[in-house]
Parts: sequence; structure tokens; C-alpha cells
Amino acid sequence: MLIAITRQVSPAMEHCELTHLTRQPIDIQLAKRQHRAYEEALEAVGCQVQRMPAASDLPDSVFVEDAAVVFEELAIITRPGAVSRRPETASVADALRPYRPLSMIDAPGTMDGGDVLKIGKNVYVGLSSRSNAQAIEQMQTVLSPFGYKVHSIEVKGFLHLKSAVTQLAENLLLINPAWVDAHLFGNMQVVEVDASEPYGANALWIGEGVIYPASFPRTWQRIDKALEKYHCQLFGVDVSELQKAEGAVTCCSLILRSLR
Ligand code: CIR
Repeated sequence: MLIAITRQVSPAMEHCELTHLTRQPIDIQLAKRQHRAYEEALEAVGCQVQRMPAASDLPDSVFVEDAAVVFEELAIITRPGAVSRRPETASVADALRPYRPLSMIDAPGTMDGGDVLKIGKNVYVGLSSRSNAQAIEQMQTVLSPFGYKVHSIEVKGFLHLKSAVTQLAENLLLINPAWVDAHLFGNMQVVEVDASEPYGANALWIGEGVIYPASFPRTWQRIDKALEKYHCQLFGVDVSELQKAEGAVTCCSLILRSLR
């Protein structure tokens, strides 16, 4: 059984961290409806959604992906790069504890889950304004006994590694080639975002479904065509309000196989 852990939109989301975007008013009620539709898409692709309550004092807490990285063998609780986001991890750890042994990133390490792209036993981590070399080293130490290899990739000019590259299927990546070089990920097929949609490289692949924002129609067409031979279905979501907070689709859930 697949579990998707989500957290409800904080009423304080308008005070979110912003790095590359200019602050715009966020319609919280619309954000909540969009988030609910996103959860329905998670259900449509076969997940059982486990909802954490909203945190009124944690503006970015809907972006649960950044607080942990879940593997089959264990979950790593991060130490987010933005100080305002560090208190998010305790409750995410509580939600994950029934499913996995937990390991923690310790100071001076910092890491956001949005920087971590797992492809089989290769784990690619953005060396970014949020994730540093100490955390990457800690992750390698924890994962080595399980046969994972951790690679660091420089992230400059965009927020997280997964703003620039995500997986669409077993051997297929969605990538913004202006931000990251596809060859770093070995021998994978690639769909490039349309150059007019630089923020379009974040898709959420779950089994036979891919959840993707409706706001990138040109890249959508490219993905749709590429997925034909994978018998994989695209599920469109409108996440305009979450995008104003510099969020995307991978960041609003933690997906894990229940081993219980
Ligand atoms: C932040 O700057 O931390 C949030 N406003 C957005 C985080 C989005 N996270 C993600 O894409 N993994």
C-alpha cells in the first residue's frame, strides 16, 4: 500500500520563505481547495492520503517534502536550510515513525528534501542555498550500508534540485536543460521543458500516474506524448497559489510504501 503524507495549508502561508520569486498576495481559501484537489489526485494514482493538521505558526509547512527523505530502509529527517522551517520536522518525524526507523541530519548540516532526487540506488542531492556539503556527507554515511550512492549537484539560480529535474518513469527524466545537465544522471531518456516554461520541470511520478501542474501547457504536451509508451497517465492539478509560495507538486507530499 502506498501512503502519501500531506499537511494542510497553513493560514500563515502568505508569510512563506521566498528566494527567487516576488511576493504576491496568496488566496488561502483557493490554496486550500487546490491542495484538496492535489490530495484527490494522489488518491486517484493509488495513494492512501494521511493528512497532518495545519500549523498556523509554520507558513511553509504544507511543503512536507522538505522535512524528510524516505527510503525503503529508513527515513532521514532533514534540518531545513531556512531557519523558519526547522520547527516543521518534529511533527513530520512523528508521522513517519510508525513506518520507518528514523535518522536525523544534525548541525551544521542543512538539507531540504526538495534537493533530493532518488533514482534507484543513486541519490542526487542539490548543493544549494538550502542543502550543504555536511548534510550530504551525513546522508552518504547513513545510506552506505544499504548500497546507496549519494552524488552532489550544484544548484545555482533556482531553489531546489527538483525545481530543475524530476523523474517521469523508470528511465525517463523531466528536465530544464538551462539549469541542470541531463548527463549527470547516467543513461536516462529525457523530456526537456519548453523554454518558455522554466519552472515546469517538477512532476510527481507515482506508479502509473504523473501529477503535473496545468500551468505548463507546452511542457504538458511533451510529457503526454513521451508517456504514451509507458502506459502512464497524466493528472493535471492547478497549484497557482502554492506556486506563489515557490512550491510545486513534489513538495506537497511524502510518498512511501507501507511495509507494515
Ligand atoms: C521555501 O522557500 O522553503 C518554500 N516557500 C517553498 C518550498 C518548496 N519546496 C519544494 O519545492 N520542495
